[in-house]
Amino acid sequence: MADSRAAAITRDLIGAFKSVVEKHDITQDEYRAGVMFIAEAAEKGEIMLLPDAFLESTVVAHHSDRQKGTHAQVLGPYHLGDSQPLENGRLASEDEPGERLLVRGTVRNPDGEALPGTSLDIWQADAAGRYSGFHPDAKPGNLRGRTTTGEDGRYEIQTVVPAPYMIPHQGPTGRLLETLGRHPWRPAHIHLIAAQDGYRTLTTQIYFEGDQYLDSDSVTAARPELAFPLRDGEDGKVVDVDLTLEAI
Ligand code: MBD
Ligand code: FE
Repeated sequence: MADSRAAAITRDLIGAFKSVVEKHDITQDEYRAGVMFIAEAAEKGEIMLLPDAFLESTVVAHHSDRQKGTHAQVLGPYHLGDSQPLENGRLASEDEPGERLLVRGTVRNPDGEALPGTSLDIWQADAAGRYSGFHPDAKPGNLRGRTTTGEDGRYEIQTVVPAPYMIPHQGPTGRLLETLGRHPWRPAHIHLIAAQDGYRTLTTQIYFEGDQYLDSDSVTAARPELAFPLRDGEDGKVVDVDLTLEAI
């Protein structure tokens, strides 16, 4: 069946490409080098990373800038669909290396009403910057899981402070960043998806105040309003992160 939206978007993408070819007199050899670059990204396991690093933040910001609620962020290439329920919000086991971190807050709607029973799917890199399921040395399923807000809309997640994340810099994505004069680092972050019936599902990330890469995120996603202060708690650090979901 003809999909007129897909057709219209594809025609415009081709049209945008035509204008770049004309502006830069792109040769057939250069075109072929570009195709080989994408093939190399696929071969080296970066076919999801490459578009998520350069393009996804544009799509996300286009919508989120016009919507109410907590600002959305890119999903990124490291989400897995099968996260397990956490026991008592424990995302990191006690022997997980790194500084203890308690992430806690309340999920509300824009009227300030708490949203009990909101599902939170959380994933992060470990203190060495590794995502389970993607890094060979990380335990399968490590630092991934889901929890649900209580009657008062509150949640608590016990984890470790993530490290800033370096996009693999030996591969094609890293080379392209270097060509553009950009470094491969992302500020330290925790990913989450908050879902509640009757509300737009929020995919976002938590960052930390004072992170040296907040202003130069290699994937141009991080926003200052999503940088929260890391404070000293009873056992390691604490960060308070309240979320707002917009009704649909
Ligand atoms: C990441 O950890 C990430 O979150 C994104 C968006 C892109 C690359 C690596
Ligand atoms: Fe990430």
